[in-house]
Amino acid sequence: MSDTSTAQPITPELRRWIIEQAAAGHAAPVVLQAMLDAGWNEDVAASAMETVLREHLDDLAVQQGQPPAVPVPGPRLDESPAQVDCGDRVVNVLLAMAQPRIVVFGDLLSPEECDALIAAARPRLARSLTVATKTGGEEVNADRTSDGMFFQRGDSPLVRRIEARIARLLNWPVENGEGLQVLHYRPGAEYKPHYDYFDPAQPGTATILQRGGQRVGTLVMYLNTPEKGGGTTFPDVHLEVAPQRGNAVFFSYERPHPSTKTLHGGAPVIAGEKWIATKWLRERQFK
Ligand code: PD2
Ligand code: ZN
Repeated sequence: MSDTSTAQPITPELRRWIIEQAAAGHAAPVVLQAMLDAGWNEDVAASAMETVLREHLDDLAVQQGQPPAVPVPGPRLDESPAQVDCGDRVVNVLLAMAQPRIVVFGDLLSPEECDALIAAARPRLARSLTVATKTGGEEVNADRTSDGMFFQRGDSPLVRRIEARIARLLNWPVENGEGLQVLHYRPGAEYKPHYDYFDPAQPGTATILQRGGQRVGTLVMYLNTPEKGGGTTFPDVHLEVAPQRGNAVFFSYERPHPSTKTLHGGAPVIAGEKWIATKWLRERQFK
């Protein structure tokens, strides 16, 4: 990602030293200061430290039997921007969490776009199905008491415009996205906590992965503001995102494993209704 790291190679000695410092419990700013004192440029040092520690953590995870980490989508937030220019719209950054990577966006969709998506989806709704990893097919799921539908990728000019915006926002090719899914929750409806990646241990997962690899990111866009309830919850980090029309929550997962802390759910709608559009992003082109 960062191009400053290419300027100065990370020697094996430096790598070992950074890992030793972290293992000894020295906080990142302390290690960074030591590198600055030794004459390192700040950007280069920070980038080297991040790279070494990320690779080290990945080595440890793989040694423990976890799948290796893969590149994931995401907005460029290294300079803490308040807004991201997506070409046809400027989107606000309302919250950014590093681990798990969760970003809440404001004003990703206009009120008119939200209404138009609901209007286009409404006549095509049916009880939501989830991908059945046992078989690779689809099934009604008692944990997901909403109605839903899928748009084809590029289904309409509106869908195409939104998909292009998401691709710019998350730096991920349009072709790697599944078709937009619209869900409608009535009072009492919910989506119990789950992971969006496909469980590698399930027999149907190999078939599912043939269409574009794993899911590596999710963008849930809120198409209306429920009267009460219906938040998107992340139980591992005790976070709840309040649904607000036009806003969205994004999260990514670099391996299909609970260590990503991306367990999430749709809390029951208490009053009113809830409409969302979800974009799931795959590793590769989704066919
Ligand atoms: O409706 C939600 O907030 C929600 C919660 C969990 C949506 C999804 N998952 C999803 O579409 O994957
Ligand atoms: Zn989900």
